[in-house]
Amino acid sequence: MTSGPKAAIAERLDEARQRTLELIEPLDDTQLNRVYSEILSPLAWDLGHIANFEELWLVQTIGGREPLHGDLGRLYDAIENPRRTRGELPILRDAELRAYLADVRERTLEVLEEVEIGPEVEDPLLRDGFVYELLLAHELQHNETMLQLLQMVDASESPRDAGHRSPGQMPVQLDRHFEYPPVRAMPRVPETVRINGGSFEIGATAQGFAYDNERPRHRVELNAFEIDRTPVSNGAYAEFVEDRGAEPPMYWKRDGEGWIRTAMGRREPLDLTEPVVHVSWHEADAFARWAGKRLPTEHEWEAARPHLDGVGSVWEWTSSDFLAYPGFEAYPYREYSEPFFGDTYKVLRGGSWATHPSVMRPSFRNWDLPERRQIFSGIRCARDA
Ligand code: AVJ
Ligand code: FE
Repeated sequence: MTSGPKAAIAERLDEARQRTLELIEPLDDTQLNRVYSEILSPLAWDLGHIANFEELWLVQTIGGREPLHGDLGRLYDAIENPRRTRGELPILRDAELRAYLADVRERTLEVLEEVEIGPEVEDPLLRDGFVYELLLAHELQHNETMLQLLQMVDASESPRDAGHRSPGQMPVQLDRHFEYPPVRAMPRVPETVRINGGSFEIGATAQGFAYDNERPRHRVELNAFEIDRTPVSNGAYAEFVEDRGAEPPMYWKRDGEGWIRTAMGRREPLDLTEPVVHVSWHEADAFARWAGKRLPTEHEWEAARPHLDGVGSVWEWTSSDFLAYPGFEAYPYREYSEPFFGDTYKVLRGGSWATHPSVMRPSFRNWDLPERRQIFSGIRCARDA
């Protein structure tokens, strides 16, 4: 297998795995097993879950093989096992965990040799390699979850990889990892763009890889609105904090009159021109009101996407609840999106410095609880025109 679509898939699988392993490379088993936060999994759980998801879809479902460790998969079911319980589960650890990742991957490549993945293939899982895209996106999204946890690990024990930059280090080798150029120095008062009212197509087309929650593509009517060209800066957010006596974002610490950033155990001056990150939905909403604006709806965000700068620096909170699009069909499994629909979760759009470019697309919908701040979440404001 040296060329063609299968070789390309194998190469991308390998790239994703290298990224996963680079993230944990400087850490020892104690750190992989440590519970740093109730609201985040220990890294060992993410690693086992990445391998188990791969085994379930690419080895068992596609390859028809038996699992390597019986019903181990139950421990890695994200719905059955809430984050705060994951540190105590009898999950794979240490050498056994590393062996599982490698053994599953070996079988995945074996199965890949056997299957047909062209556009004419009958099985929708294999048509155009859908299930492989799913797997790649899954591993890369979990890399971002791991990076959330790594913000809590002291820098001296943290990964050195370029893909592990914090926003404070963003301008290094951007083109290697980023499709959308992040904003380098943002104006304190952002420029705005006016979007005329009308009918807009929202969501992913039937072609190409997308998650079930991005489909079907459908039309929505929007009133005219204005939206900021750039995300809210640290400087603007600091003014809000001073003015309202609001909580500072996660990883900010007072330093005399100013602020320092403490992620990864560092103490460095906060760059006031960078996008604010690690704010909850409630904080984002409060900031927008303070500024005389509001959060955009996710439809507005998508309609304005061709005109926006700085997408890909921080996830952008929207005012929208995570709801099914009209005509939604769960695929390939019910639990990816459906259990989260309702008014519990808010939608975030765009992507962050920690998001792999292949995961960022205009229709991509991320979602999280409105109180969450450990995600790489920021703010872009809008208002009625
Ligand atoms: C889209 C980030 C909310 O982490 O719960 C990973 C992605 N789904 N494994 C999550 C996901 C299954 C999901 N988010
Ligand atoms: Fe997952």
